[in-house]
Amino acid sequence: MTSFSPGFQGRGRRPADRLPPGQYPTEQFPVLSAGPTPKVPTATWEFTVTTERGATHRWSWEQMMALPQEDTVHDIHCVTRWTKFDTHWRGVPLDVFLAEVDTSADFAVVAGHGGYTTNLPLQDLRDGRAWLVHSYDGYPLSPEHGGPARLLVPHLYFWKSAKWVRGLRLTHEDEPGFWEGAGYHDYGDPWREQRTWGD
Ligand SMILES: Nc1nc2c(c(=O)[nH]1)N[C@H]1C(S)=C(S)[C@@H](COP(=O)(O)O)O[C@H]1N2
Ligand SMILES: [Mo]
Repeated sequence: MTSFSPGFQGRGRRPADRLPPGQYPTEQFPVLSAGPTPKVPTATWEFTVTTERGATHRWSWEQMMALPQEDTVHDIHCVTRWTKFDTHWRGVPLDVFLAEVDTSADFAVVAGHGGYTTNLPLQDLRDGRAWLVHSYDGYPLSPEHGGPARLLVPHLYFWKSAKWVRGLRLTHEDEPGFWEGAGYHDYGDPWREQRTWGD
């Protein structure tokens, strides 16, 4: 399965309309990591989803790569104010994983290797709005950008897109992640400029 989803940016919108308030466009792809780049071999890689009742679903690298894949193009917005238009990714929509999970949780805490966490409403991972991506611009995702696999949630500030993603923990209560606990906005909508706690 291969499809191109324009996402919320919408094909045909003029670049000026695609730039959220307070952002500037960049051609670069900056690297922003809160710590060292972890080595994550695909041989031992797994992606887990743990429900509010403690049931854990697991996918190995091979199992993940055998799931329906999508090519998807998005504008990405970092809270440090850069926006990069039309980034090309390939990966598995989160809907595909979540279809196998019985849950009534409202929130997800996303964890990356190295200790990074970020929280968001579970709904924001559904309906074709989030992916586990392993390729960028036609090549395997580089370690600096979160390879072998990262989360991609392009409708929220890019700190929600956890690099070196290793799993989701589903919860009834909202639990702030790494940056959210340090004063970043809990939700992080770039169009409403939700940068920090008070926005
Ligand atoms: N595991 C992990 N994921 C992370 C981060 C991090 O420090 N560790 N930084 C976040 C932030 S603040 C941003 S802007 C993007 C940066 O992704 P990039 O380095 O590919 O540009 O990753 C997000 N995901
Ligand atoms: Mo960021």
